[in-house]
Amino acid sequence: MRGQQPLLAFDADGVEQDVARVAQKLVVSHVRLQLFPETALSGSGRGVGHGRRLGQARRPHHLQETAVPTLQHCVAAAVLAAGLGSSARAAELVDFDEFSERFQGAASFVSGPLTFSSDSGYLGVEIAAPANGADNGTPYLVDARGSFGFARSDGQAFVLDSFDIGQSWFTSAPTASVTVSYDRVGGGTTSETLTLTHDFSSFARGLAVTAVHFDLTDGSLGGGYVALDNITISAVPEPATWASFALGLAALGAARRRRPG
Ligand SMILES: [Ca+2]
Repeated sequence: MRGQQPLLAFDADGVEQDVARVAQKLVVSHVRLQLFPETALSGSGRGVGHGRRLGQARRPHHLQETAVPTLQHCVAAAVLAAGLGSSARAAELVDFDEFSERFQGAASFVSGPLTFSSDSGYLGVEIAAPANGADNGTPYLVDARGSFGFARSDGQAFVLDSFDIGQSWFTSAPTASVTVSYDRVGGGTTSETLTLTHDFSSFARGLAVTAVHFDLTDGSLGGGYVALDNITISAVPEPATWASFALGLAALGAARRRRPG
């Protein structure tokens, strides 16, 4: 950048960028764009270097060494900040594949960031896939009675991105129903009834939750097992990240309104 100080600078830990500081700099950018509209929003050469040459003659001294970024630059910076946040919140997969031996009769166990608990004592992990059961060739969670559920072991809220669920062995009916309840971030519970088959079905949800519960008392399971696998979770987006992203979108809208033609 030839020694120029960027108007919008995001630290490597941009996810924690102070929103007020971003907003202030976007306002500053807006003012400068009004002062030098032909340099910032000219039809070609919107790069930093071009803008500096075109507007140089009329600039106050204290601005001559500072490049004038376009609002598109601001948008890019805001999106970059959001992207940095996303990369710090990579999705986590809980697939139970770390278990090399089957077990059942547990009240609770831990896998990855999640703690699973059951009120029936039938909770466990199946390794092989007996006949007539959902099978993806890898270990998966099983439970057959009452209800079970999971939450993060550290107590943090999370986004439930997706999970695979089906009927495992010891079930003769072609389908069965389970009710899934999601304890939502901010309060309240959302429930739905899923129809299980003898294959795993994948459900994408994207819900911000504190815990998830599976009610197996419908009766349609007939004493059979529910099979659960490939739970994908991610962190709940931080308000600061979304705020900076929203500011970027607002800046993009302003740029489009100002662009001639
Ligand atoms: Ca698995």
